[in-house]
Amino acid sequence: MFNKILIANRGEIALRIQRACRELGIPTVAVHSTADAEAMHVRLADESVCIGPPAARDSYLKISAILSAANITGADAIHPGYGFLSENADFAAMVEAHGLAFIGPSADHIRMMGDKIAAKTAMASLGVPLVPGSAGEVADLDAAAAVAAEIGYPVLIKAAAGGGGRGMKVATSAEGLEEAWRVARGEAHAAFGNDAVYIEKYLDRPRHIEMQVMADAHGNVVHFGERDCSLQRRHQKLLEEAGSPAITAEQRDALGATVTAGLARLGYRNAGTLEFLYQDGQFAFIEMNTRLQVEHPVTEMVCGVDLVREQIRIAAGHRLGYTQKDVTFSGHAIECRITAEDPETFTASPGRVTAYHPPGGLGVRVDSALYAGYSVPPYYDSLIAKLVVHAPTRAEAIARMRRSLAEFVVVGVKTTLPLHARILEEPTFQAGDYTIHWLERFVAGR
Ligand code: MV4
Repeated sequence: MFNKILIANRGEIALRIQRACRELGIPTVAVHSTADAEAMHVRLADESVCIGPPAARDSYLKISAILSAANITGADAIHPGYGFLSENADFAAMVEAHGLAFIGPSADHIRMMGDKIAAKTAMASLGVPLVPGSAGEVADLDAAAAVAAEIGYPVLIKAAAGGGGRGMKVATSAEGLEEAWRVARGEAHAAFGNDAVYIEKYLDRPRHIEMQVMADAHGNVVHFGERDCSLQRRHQKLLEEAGSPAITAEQRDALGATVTAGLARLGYRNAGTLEFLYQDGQFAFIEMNTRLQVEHPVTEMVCGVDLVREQIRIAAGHRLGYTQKDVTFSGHAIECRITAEDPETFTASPGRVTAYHPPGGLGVRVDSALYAGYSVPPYYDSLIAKLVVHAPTRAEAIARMRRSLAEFVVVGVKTTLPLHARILEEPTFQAGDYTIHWLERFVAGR
């Protein structure tokens, strides 16, 4: 097992990783920017190293500073958390080249899944269902027109280097294809320096359902079921649930069996999430994330597993020690992402938190690095707390979330707590009857 783990992140996820380290008896090193000198992740770590000024590119994204911090503290492994360097294949390779363990997948798998065309090609060969579309990159407008005619309009042109919603254009008809083609390629080139694009049939009212997997270095792969992440606005998720209100245990088992068999053949290691669109009873793979995800706690609650502990053990070469039949699902979990934003306009609301009282009680978990007196800095994303509830049924989880939101006190910055309360009282949400478009329409119609 590792002697010391450096956590290359900040905020609630840095605390989350520290908690797993402490339970495993492993000392931690925090890194921080000058803006985070007073942050909770620094206070609670065994050691800390200041790695640069506030701007993330000069601190949390600065590979040389992070490797130096690992070197001077004697850390033998690095956990990247989510965001920042977590899906940077070059970083993963450099960590290993310095003789340290990267707590995540291999650099080659990170690189493969970062190329959305390579990811789809790999998944297709493993029998994972895809959205109908081009077989790989589409070279020119004529080829695009041929693919679109084959699969039928509307189609979506996506950047190979994209993901998370960047570099996508819909063409609703053959007349609109040339315009969408030029804009998509131009954006892909400008945003990623890579103008490779591919084409898919555009699904007009899908749910976003993702499957959590974990693989050890000995060929054992399990899945921990799905999360429904359809409640999003501008590609920012606001609320996630496990399981999805839209699918059955049989559907979960069938999809899980396909993806675990596929990832075993791929030799994948550590945590991963396969993103699917789900519409008309069909799953279609779109992307794979090679990191721990923000919303991992809902999976932990229904499976009773510590996913970060599993990541650390696997990176140290340990076996999973259990098989799929040992993974059981109990009850329902919901996460609300509470951000320091104006709940009407979504403009960031950094500043000093003068009072903080998180909710508690049975089945309530708050992952947060907030404390009374803390100043939320303006430099990073505005997530200040993940409020997670677990209950025997979805209806009870909703009731528990509503009472927890009502208990939650954050004074000094604006938060999205009132918006979450409004979502939870909506009959459409309560019925579980929503797609990826529901929240944006709800917000517009308030
Ligand atoms: C799609 C789609 C409809 N049809 N692909 C957006 C983010 C990226 N991960 C994939 N995305 C989408 N791909 C086809 N063929 C609709 C979206 C999409 C979306 C997907 C998941 C969660 C939120 C979304 C919001 C808008 C569009």
